[in-house]
Amino acid sequence: MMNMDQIREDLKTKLSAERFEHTVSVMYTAAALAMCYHGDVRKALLAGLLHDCTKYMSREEHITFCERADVPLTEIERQNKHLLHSKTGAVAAELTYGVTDIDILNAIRYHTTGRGEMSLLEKIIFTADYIEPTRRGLKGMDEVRSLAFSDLDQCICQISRNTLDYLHAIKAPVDQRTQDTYDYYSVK
Ligand code: DGI
Ligand code: FE
Ligand code: FE
Repeated sequence: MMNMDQIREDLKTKLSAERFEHTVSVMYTAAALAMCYHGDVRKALLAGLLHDCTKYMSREEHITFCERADVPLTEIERQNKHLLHSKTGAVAAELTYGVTDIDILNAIRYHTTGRGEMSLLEKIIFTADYIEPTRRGLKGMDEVRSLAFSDLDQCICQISRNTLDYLHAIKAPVDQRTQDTYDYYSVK
């Protein structure tokens, strides 16, 4: 596996300056959440660093990358770059950067949609991506940020409700996993 410094240098050349700043911000926010919930801080840093590692790819590149790695795509994923980058991110984390830890790979794979019954690390990356301090302008952000450090499951419920509201407002197709996240965490 490449070490964290090597991965960081590599990503600096691949991602835009803003995306790189977001990446570093997610990394440290994830570390803070891991400290709060007694998770593995090193894994949180690594998953945060890699979560958007393929965000520079075009839709066609994502699709080619998945075909080469034999990763099947659903029709809705094929149509949507947001859904593609988390899938290819997990593949690149494994094949390009040499990550073998399945929990880290899943945290990257499900960071955009979430899923029901997430591991602590999956919850941390899903949440850190949304609340990191350089991200602005989302509904009820102050409350969501505070909730992240007091009730992580409730926070995930709020985030996924906001995402569903947003997707309905722009009439974008909802992935089953995005719906599952809300369904699971809203009754928890
Ligand atoms: O990569 P980031 O911008 O840091 O954040 P992200 O990976 O959470 O992606 C956020 C985008 O993904 C946001 O514009 C909403 C979109 N998204 C999340 N779930 C779904 C979705 N888009 C569609 N079409 N369907 C979903 O279920
Ligand atoms: Fe992302
Ligand atoms: Fe992100």
